[in-house]
Amino acid sequence: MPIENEAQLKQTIWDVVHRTPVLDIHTHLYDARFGERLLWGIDELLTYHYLIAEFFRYSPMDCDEFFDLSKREQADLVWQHVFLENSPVSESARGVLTAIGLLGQDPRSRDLGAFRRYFESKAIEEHISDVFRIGNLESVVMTNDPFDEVERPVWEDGIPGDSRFKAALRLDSLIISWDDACKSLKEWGYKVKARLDKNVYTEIKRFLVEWIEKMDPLYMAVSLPNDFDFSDKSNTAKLLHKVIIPLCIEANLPLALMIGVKRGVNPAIKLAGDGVGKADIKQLEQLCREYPQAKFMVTYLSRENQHELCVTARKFANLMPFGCWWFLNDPETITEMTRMRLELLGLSFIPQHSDARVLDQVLYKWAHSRWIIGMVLQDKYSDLWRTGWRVSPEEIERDVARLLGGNFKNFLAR
Ligand code: HDL
Ligand code: ZN
Repeated sequence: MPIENEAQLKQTIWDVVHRTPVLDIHTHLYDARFGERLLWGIDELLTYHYLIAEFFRYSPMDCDEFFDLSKREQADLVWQHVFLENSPVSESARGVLTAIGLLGQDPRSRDLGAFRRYFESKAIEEHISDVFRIGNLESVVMTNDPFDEVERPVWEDGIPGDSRFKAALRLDSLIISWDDACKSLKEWGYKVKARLDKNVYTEIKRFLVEWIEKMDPLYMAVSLPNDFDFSDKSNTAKLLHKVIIPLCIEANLPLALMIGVKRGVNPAIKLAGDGVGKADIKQLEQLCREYPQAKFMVTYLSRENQHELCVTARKFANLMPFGCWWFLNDPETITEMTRMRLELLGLSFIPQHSDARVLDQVLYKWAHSRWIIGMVLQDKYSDLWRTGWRVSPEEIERDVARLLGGNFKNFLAR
C-alpha cells in the first residue's frame, strides 16, 4: 500500500524500526554454556560498572570497602544512592527501569525485593528466550578471549553453543600485553619467545588459526588506546601488521578496531575507571590505504572523532563505522552521530551495538536506540519526502534491515 503523506511515512518508519529484528554486533554476553560468564538479573544490572561510577559520585564510600561487599550489598547501595536518594535520570539508571519494565515488572513499586524475586523465579534458558523475544533480537555477537580461564575449557571441550550467540575473537590479551600472552602460549606448547621474529609470527598465526577453527568468529577485534600508533615499533603494532591484518585478509574476516580508550584512568574503581581520549584519524587513513583488501569495522570512543570517521569512511569502502560506543551510548550523542552518519554516508554504516555486559541490558539499550534511530529516520525521510521523492513501505523495510543487521552481514560476505 503506497504511503500517501508524511504522517503515514513517519508511522511506517516507526513500525518498521520496532519490528525489524536486530543483529547486535558487539556485546560482552555469553550463552549459557559459559556459566558464570553469563550475567543477568537485577543485582548484575545495578552493579554495571557504568552505575558504579555514578554511585561513587554520590557516595564518599571508600572504593575498596565497596568492592569488598557482596554483589547484593553493592546493588543495595547503588539502588539507594543512584535511584532513591537521587532520581535515576542518567542513561544507565533509566536503562535498568526500562529493562525491568519490559520484563513485566513495575518500576513504580520501587520494590527491589520484588524485582529480585522475579529474577530468582526464572530459569536461565527460558529467560534468554524471553529477552530475545521481547528485545526482538536476531542474534548477538559475544566477545571471546582464548586467554580467559573460564572460556578456554568450554571452547576446548567443543560443547555446541546457542546459535543466537555468535563469536568474535578478541585479541587484546594477545597483542596488547604480548609479554604475558607469550608466557601462556609457551605453556600451551607454542614455540614462541618475547622477542618477535618470523618464527614467532608463524606460531602466533598457528595459535589464531586453531582458535578460528574452535570459535568460528564473525570477526576479530581489538580495543586500542587513543594514542596508539600503528607505525611504531611496539609489539602490538608489529603483531597487527605481521600477523593479525594478513590473517584477517587470508581468512576474509573483518578486523574491528575500537579506538580511544584510556585504560585505568582511575584504577581504584576497576572496570569503571577507564577514560576516553581523542585519537589521530591519520592512523586510520594510513591503515585503510595500506590494506585495501582488509575490512575494518571501526568505532571511536571520543565524540570528537565521529565526524572525521564519517569523512574517512567516504574515502574507503573497506571501512565500516559502527555503533555509539560506551560513553557515546546516550540519547544526545546517538542522535547526533546517527544524523551525521545518515547525512554523510547514507545507509552504508552500522548505527548501533549494545555493548551489553548483562543479558537484560539489551532490552533497554535497544529500546532506547530504536526510539532514537526511529526519530532520526523519520526526520531524514521527511526531508526526502519534501523533495517530491516517494519511498514505498518495502523500501523502508529494506533500508532499516540494512541498518539493523544487513550491512554487517554484507560486510562479512564482501
Ligand atoms: O573494550 C570494550 O569492548 C569496552 O566495551 C569495554 O568492555 C567497556 O568496559 C564497556 O563495557 N563499555 O561499554
Ligand atoms: Zn565492549
